[in-house]
Amino acid sequence: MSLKLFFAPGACSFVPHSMLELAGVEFEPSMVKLHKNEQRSAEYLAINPRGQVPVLVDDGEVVTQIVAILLHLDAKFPQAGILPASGVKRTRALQTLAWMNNTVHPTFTHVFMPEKYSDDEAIKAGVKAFATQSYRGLLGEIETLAVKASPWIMGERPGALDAYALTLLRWGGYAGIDPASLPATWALVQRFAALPAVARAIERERLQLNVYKPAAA
Ligand SMILES: N[C@@H](CCC(=O)N[C@@H](CS)C(=O)NCC(=O)O)C(=O)O
Repeated sequence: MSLKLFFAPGACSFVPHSMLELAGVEFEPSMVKLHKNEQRSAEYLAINPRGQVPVLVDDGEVVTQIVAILLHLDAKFPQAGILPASGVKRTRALQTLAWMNNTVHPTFTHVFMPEKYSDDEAIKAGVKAFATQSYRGLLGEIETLAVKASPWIMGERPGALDAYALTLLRWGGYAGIDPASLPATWALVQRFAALPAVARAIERERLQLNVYKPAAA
């Protein structure tokens, strides 16, 4: 069995990256430097023509899209607790995972990469400002999940939703959102980051958890 994960430091690939560590399985991490546009190199596009991370290669099978990668890993390593095993808990976790991936995540893309949505400078600035407000509201919904976490978002075991919450809250710092303004999420994220398996992924990505910089007075 061979598993390879293409990831970029601080990107959404942290979610499957930390889940592979949580599962305690052997895998080959392969770093893609997005700031150097390595995702658009001919070599990388041959693996993922969409030029994005994450990509999981399992015995030669290329799997893209976070939701598909997580379901693939969950089926392969059911003991890891990436998602709840069954029942309504699993349904609810998938519901939240889909929302994080199809709503919260692309809202941040509008903040961080407005050039994907317009090549007009004024429109880009408008997209960024509007999406920043929307993102604040969406992190507020994650705060509600974190308030109810007992002790993790999915219940007794840490898993995929905690990893996504960490990534999304961290990105909030780049959008000018102080993690301390979302205290339950910030506490959850710090507890999650302190798990030895998660800490290994954080160390490999050299992640700083809090990237928020207060605006100069
Ligand atoms: N829907 C995709 C989104 C993946 C995605 O947005 N990846 C970003 C990093 S967070 C990326 O590779 N961006 C590089 C680019 O678009 O050039 C998934 O779920 O995997």
